[in-house]
Amino acid sequence: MLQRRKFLQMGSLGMGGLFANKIFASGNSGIAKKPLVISTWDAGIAANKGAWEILKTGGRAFDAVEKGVMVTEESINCCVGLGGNPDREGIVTLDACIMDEYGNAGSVLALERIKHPISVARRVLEKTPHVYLVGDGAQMFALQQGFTLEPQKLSDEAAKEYKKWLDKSEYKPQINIEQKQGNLQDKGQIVAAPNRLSNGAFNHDTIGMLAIDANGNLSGSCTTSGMAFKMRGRVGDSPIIGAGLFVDNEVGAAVSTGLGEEVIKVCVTHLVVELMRQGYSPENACKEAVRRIVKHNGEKKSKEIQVGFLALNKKGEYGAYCIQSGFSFAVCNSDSHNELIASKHMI
Ligand code: SD4
Repeated sequence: MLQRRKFLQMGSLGMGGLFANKIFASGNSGIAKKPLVISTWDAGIAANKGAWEILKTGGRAFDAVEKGVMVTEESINCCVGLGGNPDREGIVTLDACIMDEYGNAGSVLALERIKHPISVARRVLEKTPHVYLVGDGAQMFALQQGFTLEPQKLSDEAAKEYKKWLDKSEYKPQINIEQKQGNLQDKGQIVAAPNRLSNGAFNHDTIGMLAIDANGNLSGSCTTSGMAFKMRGRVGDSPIIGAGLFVDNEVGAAVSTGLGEEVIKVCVTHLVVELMRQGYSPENACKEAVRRIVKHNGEKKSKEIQVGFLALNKKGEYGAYCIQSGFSFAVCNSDSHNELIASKHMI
């Protein structure tokens, strides 16, 4: 608590930028003045900055959640977007979705060779009568909309990882490499950028973002390269409305990360929003959703999987919960206040 208080004081003195690589261990639910943006994992710090540029001038949350995650899709330091790990055939396929304050949704699944799937998802929402476009059809639509076809090429890091993976060709999602640092967080210690790999890249292939703007309107986005070395054609939770993302402007919004198959089976983000409608706080709504996944899998199996959820309600209160330690999220509500917070966890 002391650490957090110290940080907040320093943040108000305009030193928030100094803390971009630090994580704070105290509580993970809060309320802040609107506007506000929250997003998953360490890469959320940079993404929030992109979103904040829109929110701070009174812009729309919908624009903010697109611009914010575009920062991550573009970053070479991150596994989100075309720099991400490929499927088993060595091809990167991208999933993304976006929802606005009117309850409209757009989504692309298994999209190849397009740098900003989130912007294609936005075009699906705005320019088509549909919600989901898949594979070749999604790519054809993107090209018709003026997006450019990028080369079919893995990033250096992804090519290395894929080569390593081919040795055994086993599908074992690495969900919990932050465990050690997570234990430090539990003891209230500050650790630097726990989700970074030794080469400086981020471990995670997904970013989810929720925002509330100065008018009190909510929107959300989610974009991913999906689980590394997935079967060709596999789609996770991230682009699925009600699983990876759900926004109801009357109540709140939720976004998820982690093992998508488990998230899809309980329609997590729809569940979280409905729980908030019944009066649950954002954190407790996320906790209940985690509890259902743990109950479904049993405690033993749950130790081998990770899911993490973020929620934001109409009042600007936010919260998070995950199965095991290691999930972090970034919260930004001013130029100088963009902090990384360790989520509470069940196991
Ligand atoms: C998926 N939920 O494709 C994504 C993976 C993820 O950090 O969130 N990774 O299942």
